[in-house]
Amino acid sequence: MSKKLLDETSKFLSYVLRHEPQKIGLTLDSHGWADINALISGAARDGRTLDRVLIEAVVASSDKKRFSISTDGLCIRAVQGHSTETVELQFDEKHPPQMLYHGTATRFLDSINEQGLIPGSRHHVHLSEEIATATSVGQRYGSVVILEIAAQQMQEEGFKFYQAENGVWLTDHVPPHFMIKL
Ligand code: HQG
Repeated sequence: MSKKLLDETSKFLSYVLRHEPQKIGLTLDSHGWADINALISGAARDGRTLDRVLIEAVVASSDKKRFSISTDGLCIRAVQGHSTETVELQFDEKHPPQMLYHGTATRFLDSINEQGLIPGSRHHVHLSEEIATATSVGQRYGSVVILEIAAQQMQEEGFKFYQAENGVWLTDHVPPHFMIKL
């Protein structure tokens, strides 16, 4: 199976499982689960050939473990990153490490210094434990800058933190005074 096919399919799955399930007539439940057979037939109507083997290969090879398959094998979901309003993933609150990192583009800094980090179209602000991960996230948008977030201090002051199955840390908003530019 080619890397190109796996990458293209991963992007397609991210699109329908996080953002626009209705584009292929798919319904997600409130926890983000989609029936795999409905996903395959919805994709077919969109002219895209998907089958279980390909879906399982994408899930297994995803560098960021973006997707999970239910224990009964019938459903699939994205583990984080949603923008669709129909999904409200339940994350357990968790104690964050002392510091977390967010990679972003230098051109966003003025606005971030004013408003703090906001979720944008997603449901949460995404933070990483590793500077290397934050760097690759930020590079997607241009010249990268890393922000160090005083996560433990935030939690002590009442902000909530969650961790998705794939290790990504989530919170609702990071006010500017909890972050420094590295
Ligand atoms: C920026 C990837 C202006 C923020 C990654 C970011 C991640 C502001 C962009 C996941 C701002 C949003 C999420 C403000 C934040 N003013 N810009 N006040 N506050 N921003 O893609 O964190 O490959 O929605 O810095 O691994 O970059 O999709 O969020 O640059 O975990 O699986 O607004 O996406 O995962 O961009 O990335 P995004 P993100 P996947």
